[in-house]
Amino acid sequence: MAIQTLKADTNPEDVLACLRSDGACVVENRLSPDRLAQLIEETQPLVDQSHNGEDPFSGHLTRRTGALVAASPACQEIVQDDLVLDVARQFLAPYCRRIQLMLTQIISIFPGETDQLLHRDRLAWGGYVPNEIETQLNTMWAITDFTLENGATRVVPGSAAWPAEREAKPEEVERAVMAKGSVLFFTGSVIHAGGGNQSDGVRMGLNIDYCLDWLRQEENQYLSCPPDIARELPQSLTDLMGYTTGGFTVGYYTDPRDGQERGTRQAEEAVGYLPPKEGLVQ
Ligand SMILES: O=C(O)CCC(=O)C(=O)O
Ligand SMILES: [Fe+2]
Repeated sequence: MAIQTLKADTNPEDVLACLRSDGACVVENRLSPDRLAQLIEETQPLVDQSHNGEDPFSGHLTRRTGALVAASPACQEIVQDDLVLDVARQFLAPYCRRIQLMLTQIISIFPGETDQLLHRDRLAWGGYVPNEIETQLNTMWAITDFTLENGATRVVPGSAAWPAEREAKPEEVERAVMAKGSVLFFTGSVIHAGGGNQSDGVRMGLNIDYCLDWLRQEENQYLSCPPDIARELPQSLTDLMGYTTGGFTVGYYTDPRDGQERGTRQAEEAVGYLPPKEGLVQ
């Protein structure tokens, strides 16, 4: 069962239908060449400083680069792509009040890398979240073309509903072959993995995931994008990063300088309070 491919102007309902039946789909050419070039320029210094993985899962020939909201205005825009946010909110609505940014990560797979182990991303929480609850909605934006040779993401359509012990047969594993600027949507429950790279170029993808507001984020957004950077960003984005309360009382804080509790006592429209510039602890 091949991964379904939709046009850039598709509507959220079609993406959601694919996610519910297959657990994944590709939306073609969603990112303009200009925005892609901007993303590469803004993130290259961080990518160049990143290290290869130190275990087989991370990949000894794979480099992961985070903190991308802080590093890149292009990434800030991509994180807030309206189709993605619409899909993520609708997909996760039965399980949470809001969604939050789970991680931003450029995954660079270098020539010679082997297939990553097939897995479900929801295992980030150690398997404690019952399977009836979808934990997250994931995207992988192709920075380079994704090909069979260079490590296009491997996906097992339909596997979200499989019992835990069922393993994918080789013929059940499909590939997210897509042109740069396209985006793979996939759920936290579908089996997938990075592909091995037999080409002579690097495969680069921008992985941006969203999760339920009451779960711990995989990438700690408060350290990856600390308040002195976050306060310059629009509130819609900082809310998404978790600078707000999550499920009811989760995430309130007390300002250590004035003893004021913020979050729980705020009116709903004020939830998402970010300290004003002069109010920050230096
Ligand atoms: O790089 C990819 O295509 C997928 C990587 C992945 O699934 C992961 O690291 O969890
Ligand atoms: Fe994964």
